[in-house]
Amino acid sequence: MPHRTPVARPLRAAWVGVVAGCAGLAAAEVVAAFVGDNASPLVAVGATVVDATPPWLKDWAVRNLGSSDKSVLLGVVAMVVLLLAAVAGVQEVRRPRGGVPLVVVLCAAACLAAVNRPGAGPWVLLPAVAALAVGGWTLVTLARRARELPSRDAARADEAAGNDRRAFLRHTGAGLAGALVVGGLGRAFGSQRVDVAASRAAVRLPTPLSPAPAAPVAAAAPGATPFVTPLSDFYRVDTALVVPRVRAEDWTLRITGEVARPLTLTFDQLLARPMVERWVTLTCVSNEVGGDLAGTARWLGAPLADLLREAGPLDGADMVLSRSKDGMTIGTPLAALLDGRDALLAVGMDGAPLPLERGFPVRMVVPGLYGYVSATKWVVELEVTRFSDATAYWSSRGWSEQAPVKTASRIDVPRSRASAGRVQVGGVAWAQHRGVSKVEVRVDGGDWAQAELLPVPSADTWRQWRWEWDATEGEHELEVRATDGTGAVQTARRAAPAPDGATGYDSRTVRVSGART
Ligand SMILES: Nc1nc2c(c(=O)[nH]1)N[C@H]1C(S)=C(S)[C@@H](COP(=O)(O)O)O[C@H]1N2
Ligand SMILES: [Mo]
Repeated sequence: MPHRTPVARPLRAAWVGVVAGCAGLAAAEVVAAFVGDNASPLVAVGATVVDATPPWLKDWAVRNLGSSDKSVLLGVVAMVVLLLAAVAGVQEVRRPRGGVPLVVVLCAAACLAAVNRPGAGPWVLLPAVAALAVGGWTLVTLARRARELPSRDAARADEAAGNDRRAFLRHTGAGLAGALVVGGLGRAFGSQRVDVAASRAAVRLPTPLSPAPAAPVAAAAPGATPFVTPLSDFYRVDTALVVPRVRAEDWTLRITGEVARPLTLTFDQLLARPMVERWVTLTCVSNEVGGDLAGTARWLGAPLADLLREAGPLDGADMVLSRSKDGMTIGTPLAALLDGRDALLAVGMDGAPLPLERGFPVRMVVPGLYGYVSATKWVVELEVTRFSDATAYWSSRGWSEQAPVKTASRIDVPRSRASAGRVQVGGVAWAQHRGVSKVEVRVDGGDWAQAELLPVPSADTWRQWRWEWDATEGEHELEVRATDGTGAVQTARRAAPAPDGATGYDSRTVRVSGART
């Protein structure tokens, strides 16, 4: 008769908890494949964390993690869940039903997170309920077996006992691997079920009535920023942990609120409207001085002003609160949308339908305003309202309601080293919708020298600049400043991005070595 210990080792108990946790999460993913991404406990809890993240931390994440911040967050949430599952395992193995309360608490937290996601119905509870049933059952069953397993000493003395222990490890290991596969399949199936890629591939973009001019091709200097930002280099900033999936054929835009004639538009109706194509530089308010959260693309879309006028904003309305499929709210001054600038409901970017992570099928693009007050991706509703009546997502987190893009300039080359003699200095400057009329460079705090400006299609894009520098040996500091189309010189005053955009001159220290002969 093998000797049996009443208390299993804590490591084995924790392992039981982790296996049960993975089983529960896998079950939740399978159910979420039918219910929707936002109902997945990991996504729902992650999104809740995103919403609760203070601006400084969000800023830090954008700066230091870039676009991998989302995977990092989901990974951290999964780790915390599994850690707590391990604790539940230890409690359950110690005492039958001892781990169940913690499992219930975890699933209740997932339920709470899911029902508080925008657009949630009662069915968003189902994935967490599935996690509770499958995870809880696995935990109780495995813990019972773990409790009955022979001790290590018994296993040393008796071959059958050793086999027992090894079989338990094998079975639970296989169970864990199975859970990972099933969970992964659930996720993959969820993205297959709503096939946005196919929807995007089927979109035929109309020819614009008013096409954009050809992009300037000249490079400011070797290695300097090109006028058109390649998609792979175009910054991406949004709070969506999983890219919202909206098929063009399912998309509608509702114009609601303080309007004389509320209206609803389908994607085909939108494409049938007169389309224009414009070069516009997007900029994120989180961009630091010298940062790269700015990019230029050729946007194809329907003028927003015409649409809004058809709906007929009522007197007193001064804001359009746009809503995205994933519940983002963005407040744009109504005046900016009606003042004649090329504010677009965009469907195309650089000649192709919007990429999924850029807001497919439809996003807003408004020249001259930071993205968080204008560039709503996956947009599904425009509510005409007032700043005094509605607060947008970032405004309720301390960012300004009004956020025109501030005049900025950036040095892109040389990077940190150069050889004495003629050195090409180059970069970009932007003051969208006002335009850039002058860029100046100075060396070691000396006199400002005027840089050459490259041609631009409109005032709504950044402007490439270049300047030839007679560099002498040693370490030098280059600084740049721009003047906008109204004649206002960029401010030297250093300000952080919060609450309405960074200011100050970009500077660069360059080590100049002796000229080679
Ligand atoms: N739905 C949605 N739209 C959004 C955001 C978001 O978080 N969700 N972020 C905005 C911000 S802060 C910026 S700077 C731009 C960035 O657009 P991009 O990712 O295409 O560069 O999108 C805007 N539109
Ligand atoms: Mo942004």
